[in-house]
Order: sequence, then C-alpha cells, then structure tokens
Amino acid sequence: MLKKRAIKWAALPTAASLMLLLSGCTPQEFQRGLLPGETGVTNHTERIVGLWTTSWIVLWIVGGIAWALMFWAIIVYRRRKGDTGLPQQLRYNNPIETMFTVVPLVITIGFFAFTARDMAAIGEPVANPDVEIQVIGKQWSWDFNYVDGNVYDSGVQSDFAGEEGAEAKLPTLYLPVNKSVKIDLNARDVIHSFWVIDFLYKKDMFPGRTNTMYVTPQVEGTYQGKCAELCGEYHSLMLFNVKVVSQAEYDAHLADLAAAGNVGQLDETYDRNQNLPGDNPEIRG
Ligand SMILES: [Cu+2]
Repeated sequence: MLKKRAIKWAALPTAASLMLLLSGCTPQEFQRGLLPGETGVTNHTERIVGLWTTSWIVLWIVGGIAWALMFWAIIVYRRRKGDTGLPQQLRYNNPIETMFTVVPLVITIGFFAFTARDMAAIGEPVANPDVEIQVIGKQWSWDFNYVDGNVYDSGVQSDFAGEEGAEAKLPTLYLPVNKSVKIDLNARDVIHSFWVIDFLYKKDMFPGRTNTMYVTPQVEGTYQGKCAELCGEYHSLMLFNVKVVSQAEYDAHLADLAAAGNVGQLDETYDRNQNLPGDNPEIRG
C-alpha cells in the first residue's frame, strides 16, 4: 500500500513535466535532438545532428542504467526498522572496478573517435570552391569581403532600442544556394567567433591569423548570426544575418554593392593593432 502511494507521488510530477516538455515540441524537433534549424540547411548539418542525437541516446542509456542501479541500491538496501550499525561493506571487487574503468574508457574513446571523424569531414578543404568570402570580426560588427566579386559590405553594431524592423537592418552576408563556399575568418581587434545558428557551426576569429571554414548552404532563407566569443562591452549587439539566395539574387546583390561604391576589399588597414605576429607578411614575412 505504502509502495503504491509512493509510486503515485513520483508519477505525478514526472507525467506533468513530460507533458510540458512534449507539448512544446514537434516530432521533427525531437528527431533533431532539439537543435535549431531545419533538415539539410547546409551540407554538414545532418552529420552534426547525427553525432548529437547518437551521443544523447548513448548518454541516456548510460544515465538510465546508472539511475536504475542507484535507486535499486537505495530501495533494496535501505535501513529497515531494527537495523543497527553499518551493513556489510564491500571492498576490492576486481570485476566491478575493472568494469567501472573499462566501460567509461570505451565510451570516451567512442565519443572521441566519432567526433574526430566528423570534425575532419566538416573541416575538409574544398579544392575549388564556387565562392570565396572573407568575414572580419570587429568590435562590434562584421565586415564582409566578396573576394570573387571584388566588392565589400561593412557593418555597424545593431541598435535594438525598441525600434521596429531593426533586424532587417543588420549587416547581412549573402550566399548563393547550393554553391560551395570558402569563408576566411579574421579579426581586427580581439577574438570573435563566427556563428550562424542554423548552420550548427561556429569558428573563432583571431587577430593576426586566418581560420577557414567550408560550407554549402542548401536551403534558401534568412538565418541569424551572432558573435559567439565574449569580445567586450557590446558583444551582445554583434549580430548579423545570412541570406541564402539564388545565384541571380546573389549576383544582383554584388552588383548593388558595386553600384553603391563598395568596390575593392576591406583589408587590415582598419585593424586596431598593426604590429601583430601571425600571418601578417609585413611582420613575419
Ligand atoms: Cu565579437
């Protein structure tokens, strides 16, 4: 009787929280492990979703076994009426200790191997990318160089002081759909991080060094981007958009930039520090 009541009490909050959790999410969202974005936003997103959800499945199984063993021990070996002193103590159980060492080791090596495999695949350089872009982070906005088109766009930090439609005015990087893109990442002052949320990928930008990422956007749309490295007072205003558009719209945008006089490339002239080591040829050669 007492047991039944205990189960009832435990079932209530569990059911309530499960209902809350499930009601807010669609099956598709669950299949993506609650990651943002849709299926196939870039050529890498499904691989990332796969690694993420498989990891969670493994972790839930490990968690389930650990919790089951824990509650079994708590319930079965609880102190009963009339018990005195300490129960019989267990020590030097070699099979159990070997298992506790080997199983986590196998799991950790497994996570490492699959992560390394996917990181290598995502970072694999594309020999002849269709589009080359340079993105430069700066406190607190972004410069975009369209290398092939020899045009640029220079952003300023966002101002969300209650103004309607402010998001549309954010600096916006255009990318053509289904084209392989090489993005060189640099910084003018401190470390920033280039993060397009729905691309499920971010990469740091260092002053004096060039990081590169390769991506093929596959779904047209407007995506939100942020700086993902705390870079100073207005880090939170370092926002941008990425518009994945058709080749024609992309060409039209580059033509608009040229017509607006944004011809050429924004170089390190605007970097705050001019004496950095790294890949600055004037210092390192
Ligand atoms: Cu930043």
